[in-house]
Amino acid sequence: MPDWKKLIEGKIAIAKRGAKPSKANANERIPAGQTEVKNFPTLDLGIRPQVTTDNWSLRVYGLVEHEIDINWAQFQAMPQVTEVSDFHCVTRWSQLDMDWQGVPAREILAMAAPLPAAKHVTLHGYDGYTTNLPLDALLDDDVIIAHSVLGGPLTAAHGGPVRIVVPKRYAWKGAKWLKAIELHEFDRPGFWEVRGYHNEADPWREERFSDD
Ligand SMILES: Nc1nc2c(c(=O)[nH]1)N[C@H]1C(S)=C(S)[C@@H](COP(=O)(O)O)O[C@H]1N2
Ligand SMILES: [Mo]
Repeated sequence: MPDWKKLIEGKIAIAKRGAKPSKANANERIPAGQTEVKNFPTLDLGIRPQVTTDNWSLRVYGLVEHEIDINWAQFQAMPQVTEVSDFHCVTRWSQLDMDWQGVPAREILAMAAPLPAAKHVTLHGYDGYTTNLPLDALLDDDVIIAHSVLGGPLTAAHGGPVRIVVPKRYAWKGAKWLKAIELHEFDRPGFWEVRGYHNEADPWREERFSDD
C-alpha cells in the first residue's frame, strides 16, 4: 500500500515548483513550465490492477439511453484509428508525437447515446482512480480509448490493456486501466481534483492547481 500522504504531497510539490507565470519554451509545442522528454515516464497511484485482455471490459453508464459493456473482442472489432498527439504531465514533462491507437471515445459514447441531461463524465480506472471532464471534452476527435502507442501494445505500467487519452488536458485527465465512463448532469471532481488539482487542466493556460 503506498504512503498516500507522502505520494500526494510529493506530486503536488513537484508540480508547484518554480514561480508563475513560467517562461515560454523555445519549442512552441512545449507549454510553459514543461520540459520535453522522450522516455515516456510512468506516473500513477502505485496500485497495479490485475487487468488483462481476458478480464477487461469497459462499461458506459449513467445518463445514457443504452448502458453498454464492451469486452476486448468487441473493442477490437470496432473501427481503429491512429491519432498523433502531445502528452503533457502536470509534474512538468511533455512527450511529443505519441501515436495512440484505438477507438475514438466519441464512437463508444455514440453507441451508448448520452441523454440530453448528460453534461459531465467521470472516468474510472480499475485501480479505483477517477477523473472528471465535461462530456464535450470527450467528443473531440483526438480523444482516444487506446490499446497501443509507440509501436506496441500499452504496457501494464502505462495502463494496458486499455486507457483513455485526452490530449488537450494535462495527462491526469486520462484514466489508465479504463474501467468505466459514467455520465451525469453535474460535475463531480475526481481523485486529484478533490486534492487541489485544477478542474480544467489546460496545459496552455498552466491550469495545474485550483488556486492558480
Ligand atoms: N487509473 C489511473 N489513471 C491515471 C493515473 C492513476 O494513478 N491511475 N495517474 C494519472 C496521472 S497523474 C498521469 S500524469 C498519467 C500518467 O500516465 P503514464 O504513467 O502512462 O505516463 O496517468 C493518469 N491516469
Ligand atoms: Mo500526473
